[in-house]
Amino acid sequence: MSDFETILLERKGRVGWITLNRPKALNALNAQVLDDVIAALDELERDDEIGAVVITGSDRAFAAGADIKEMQPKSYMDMFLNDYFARWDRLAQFRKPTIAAVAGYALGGGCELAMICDILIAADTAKFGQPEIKLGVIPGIGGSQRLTRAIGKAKAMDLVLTGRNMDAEEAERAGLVSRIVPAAELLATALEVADTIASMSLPVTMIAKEAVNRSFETTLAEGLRFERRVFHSLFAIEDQKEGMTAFVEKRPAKFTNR
Ligand code: CO8
Repeated sequence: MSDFETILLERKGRVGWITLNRPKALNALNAQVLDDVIAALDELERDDEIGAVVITGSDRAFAAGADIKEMQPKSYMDMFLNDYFARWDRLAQFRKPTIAAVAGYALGGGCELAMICDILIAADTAKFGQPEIKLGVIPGIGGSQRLTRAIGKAKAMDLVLTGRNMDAEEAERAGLVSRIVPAAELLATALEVADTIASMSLPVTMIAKEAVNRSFETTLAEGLRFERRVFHSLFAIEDQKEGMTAFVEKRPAKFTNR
């Protein structure tokens, strides 16, 4: 386990495991959390043994947002010149698959952090919201954009303009959440999903993630062309040979990430 001030970083086999750990502030995201998460991601990206990453919080809160006490005294120039929180983009650029395992509050920046992850697994206790409007601001780490793409304009407007929370059931119905599990099973389920992903070929899961994410950035025609070209390119890697040969020989595939 590495030594960080505001997170715990573990390796569970092939899964990198980041636990946000500022319990007294309900895991509010301050500059130190950002530094720590980025350092952990850099470490996990370099580690060839790691095939997927889980980000989680506590039973009570995944993260209750950006740290309001840190932001409260800042001026426009502080925010602008430091491009406050722009470095959270590092998570979106992380190339291996990521899973957010959310129990309790995922509000504001916490909801945004969960939405940057590729798969969002919620405990039945999870509460999602973008309450920034009540603070006299708007979402700032992608909430107005990613939430709208995930759940559509009607619900995104409802949440962003009223600041109300939605529970796990509503979030799943709306398409924000991949699956809901009883709170006691959240971490085991997240590990199982991450482990399944990590058992696949790493270059292929990375490319699959990139292909799905491309759908948010481009037209359907360009996205389909991108998909077809990268599909073709997979025939240059050993894991495609192994995966298809294993099927034909009726045995489990043994991927080597080559
Ligand atoms: N920031 C700082 N401290 C927080 C935060 C937060 N976001 N959330 C909770 N805390 C602290 C509380 O101040 C309290 O500390 P203390 O004990 O020292 O008073 C402690 O955590 C426990 O919180 P509560 O006593 O309030 O616990 P409750 O169970 O009564 O309530 C809630 C839980 C409902 C989650 C409540 O704490 C709350 O409403 N929190 C704020 C939620 C919020 O508004 N989040 C959005 C923040 S703004 C944001 O995320 C913008 C992101 C974009 C920034 C990027 C800019 C470019």
